Amino acid sequence: MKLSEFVKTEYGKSISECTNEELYYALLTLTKKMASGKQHGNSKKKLYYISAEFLIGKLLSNNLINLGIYDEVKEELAQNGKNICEIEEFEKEPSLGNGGLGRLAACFIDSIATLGLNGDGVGLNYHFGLFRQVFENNMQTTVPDPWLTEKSWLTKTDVTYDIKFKGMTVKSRMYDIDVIGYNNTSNKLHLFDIESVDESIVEDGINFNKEDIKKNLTLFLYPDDSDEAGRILRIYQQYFMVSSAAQLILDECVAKGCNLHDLSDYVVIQINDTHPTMIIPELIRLLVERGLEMDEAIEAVTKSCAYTNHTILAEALEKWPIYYLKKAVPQLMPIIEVLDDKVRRKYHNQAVYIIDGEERVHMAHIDIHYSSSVNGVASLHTEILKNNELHHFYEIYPEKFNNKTNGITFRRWLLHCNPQLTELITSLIGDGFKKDAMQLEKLLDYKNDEKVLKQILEIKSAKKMELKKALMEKQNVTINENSIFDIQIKRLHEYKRQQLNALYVIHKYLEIKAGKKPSTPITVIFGAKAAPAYIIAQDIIHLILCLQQLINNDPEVSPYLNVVMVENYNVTWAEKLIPACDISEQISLASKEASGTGNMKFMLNGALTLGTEDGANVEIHELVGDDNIYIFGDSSDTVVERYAQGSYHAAKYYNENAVIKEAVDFITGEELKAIGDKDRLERLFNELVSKDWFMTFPDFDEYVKTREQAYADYENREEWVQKMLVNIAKAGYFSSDRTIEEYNRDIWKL
Ligand code: CR6
Repeated sequence: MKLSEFVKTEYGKSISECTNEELYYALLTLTKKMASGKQHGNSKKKLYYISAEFLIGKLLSNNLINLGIYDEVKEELAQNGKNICEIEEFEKEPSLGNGGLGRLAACFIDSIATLGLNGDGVGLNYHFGLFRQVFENNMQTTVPDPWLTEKSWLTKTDVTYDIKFKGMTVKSRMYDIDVIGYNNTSNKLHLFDIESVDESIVEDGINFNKEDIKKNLTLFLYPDDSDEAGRILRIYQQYFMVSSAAQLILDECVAKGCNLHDLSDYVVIQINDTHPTMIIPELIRLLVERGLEMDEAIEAVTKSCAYTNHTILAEALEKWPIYYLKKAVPQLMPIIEVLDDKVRRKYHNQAVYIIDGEERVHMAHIDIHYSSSVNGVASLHTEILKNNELHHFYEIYPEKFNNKTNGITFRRWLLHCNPQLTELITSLIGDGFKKDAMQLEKLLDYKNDEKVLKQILEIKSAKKMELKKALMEKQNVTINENSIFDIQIKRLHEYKRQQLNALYVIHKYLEIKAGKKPSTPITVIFGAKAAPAYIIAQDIIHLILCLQQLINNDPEVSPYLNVVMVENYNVTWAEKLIPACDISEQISLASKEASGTGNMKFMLNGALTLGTEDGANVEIHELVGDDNIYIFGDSSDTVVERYAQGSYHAAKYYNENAVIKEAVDFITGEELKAIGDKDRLERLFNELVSKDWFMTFPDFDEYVKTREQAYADYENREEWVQKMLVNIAKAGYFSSDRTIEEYNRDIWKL
């Protein structure tokens, strides 16, 4: 049905008479109708991708693209004087995730549907997603971010389950979002919610009674867990999610004729990080309740589950005190004890026990013992898991370990966010790459085609102009579209080392002050949210915002160097920033970034990576070769070794390296103290000089040198654009379609 006909019946008027809001809701309804007419992935065996996060971003354009009607709708709107981008402004972004892990889940469900596989996502319907970030006095403040509107992508279903907690039973209800594959089937994202949730209990935008579970259960994504009540609330959330999922799974497979003994012929469950781990004991519990012997139930569940690890940071691997579990979900403890007991009897190695000496349950250990697959998310990451972090487990189960290098959906990260580049590529190599991303390699034939290279540069300029306009409109900041756009966007974490980037900015500022001016001006752009309880991360944001104020207002420096921190960085911002980027900062401490996925999005849009040999950067490097990437810093082996020896002393570098000292001293110098918060700046200074846990100093000199090299190379526009082209051409490997094909081939076998 055409939009014009639809609005005629719906509102009794023509497109040009409708408001943008009316058009948004008309398109939403129309799209949902079209999705419901599509076939669902269909096979005996079904995948359930369970994740506490699905960072889906706005859905309208993406859904129109995947339905194959985007251009048509855009055209029809344009003919009636309407702009699709303005209509999209009415959509609220659902921020149901923190960062990479949640966005990965969103890319994966897109690819699962695009490949026509039978697989749904299962998660929670948080009423407030990740907080909205607002800058005040050069500091991050947080505001709740409601996204639910009366009419939305969610469809209320009549599927409900009883969820039993200690002393109370609550009802979960399933809401569905259509996951429309690109020219293919349409699957579901099932988000469970509790009806009694009460948004009005939130005070001052953030505080609420953490013990009133019936009212708060699905209020927030990651409620503040700096106190015990917050941590126990997480257990309630996790169990609510997995118990709903487990009941859904059993119902669906029984309906298909499964007798539960043959569960693994019908079901495969991908456990995304440790948050859904309790699905293992919960399923075992339910199977025993329905008549299976304990051992058989354990075996059936082990065969059906697969676990993805996303980090080697020990503090990020969940360990729940038994006492918490007993408080919220006592029914799981006897099962967890059986699981632990089996491990203890078989393997006499404390390192692999589920329950440790401090009465804590190691969630990842449950996953590894009682799943049939354990995967890391990039080659280097998987190797580190096997050889270091999870070595004891690897010795027991070498056959379980496998690598699945992350990927991104090109529908959102190319077709949607960069239609100009998509059109150029299509005009050159046809549109086969939209379903078979490896075909992008055909672009290499154009490496010496001046006309094509010129077009690539023109598109980059156009995207820079678009970003300039957006920053002007949304944040009232002016940037120079003829400058180099050097961008670092990701969650704020010390291991990602935004502080290293900031130290470079200080260094550059001082150089310019001393008269050494860059040939082409530089705009350094940051986007990052810091967890509210993560103090040093907030301090780093403070430093960046102070630098922004100082540098942009200094008439001697601002013609050559600008700093911009985007407020409330989210998927919608990423879609504007990534296509406009020249240099993609991927500068985590080697061994710490499991994969990274922003790095892939930048590459696909023709940015060059400035990065360490970490996560998927290693694979990007291998693909594009030394000439088309800027690599610096200590290797993962060196870093691992240095930690093991305890041989790193930040103060030594600070005292012996004058360039480092000058930059670090600037943090607490007069200029910044005049505009910043003395305590925050001093705390950050001390942290760096006395600890620098993520080793920014050892990499500093090489980082500066390599970054300067990239800027110098940028001057040669002909050679630079060739590097851009190689990056775009080699990005095909990072399509999430490839990743999902591998999951299916090796693990799911749908
Ligand atoms: N923070 C990794 O750190 C990876 C994503 C998705 C992360 C990141 O390198 O790309 O997962 N890990 O695999 C966790 O969230 C635990 C992330 O997003």
